[in-house]
Amino acid sequence: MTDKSVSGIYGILPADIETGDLLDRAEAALKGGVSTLQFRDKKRGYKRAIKRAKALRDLTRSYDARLIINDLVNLAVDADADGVHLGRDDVPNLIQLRNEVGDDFIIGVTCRADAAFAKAALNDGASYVSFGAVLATTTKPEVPEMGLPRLAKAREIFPDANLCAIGGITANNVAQVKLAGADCAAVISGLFAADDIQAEASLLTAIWNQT
Ligand code: TZP
Ligand code: MG
Repeated sequence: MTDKSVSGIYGILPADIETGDLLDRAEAALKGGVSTLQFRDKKRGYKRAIKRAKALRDLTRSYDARLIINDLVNLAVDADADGVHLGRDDVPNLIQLRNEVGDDFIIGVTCRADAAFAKAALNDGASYVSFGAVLATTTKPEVPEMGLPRLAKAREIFPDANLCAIGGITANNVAQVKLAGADCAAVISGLFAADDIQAEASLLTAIWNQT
């Protein structure tokens, strides 16, 4: 893939699960059609993380899907991932980072509901910005719900930017998230808490594609 934008269903893999489980869940989501997976692993050392990231790299490649690494730029580069996602408090000097990683590397930035922050991130080299929690979520209860009207407002402010929505997204509301203007829906529990992850990924993807 050469296009740097993220689109469709973007699965964020649960942190702190064992490698076998991680790869099984990743493969189920990929079989169901997710376009992108994000890997989060900041707790148990680089050696373990790079092994896991490389396994996910091979897997995502075999499904022609993207792999994004949460926060750890070195890990993303070493694993030959497609890019990195930076949390609001984890953004280094973006201009410098963009210079270091080059134009083809995806840099996603969490903006919560902050349009000014998003504008600065996009100016400084972010490939996509994520807004959320667009809907109420128990996964990260400390993040306030911004609501879909504010997502639609963000789309108005940034007509051409690659916008990702996150927070509380499930098969029951993903169509509204797309209609509000998101290019991409990032999902944790609405996908990975399902009994049948592949079926849930297929459902989310089908709804997305039909909306
Ligand atoms: N940022 C805003 S809400 C959220 C993050 C990481 C959690 C999203 O999780 P879920 O389970 O998809 O609501
Ligand atoms: Mg982070």
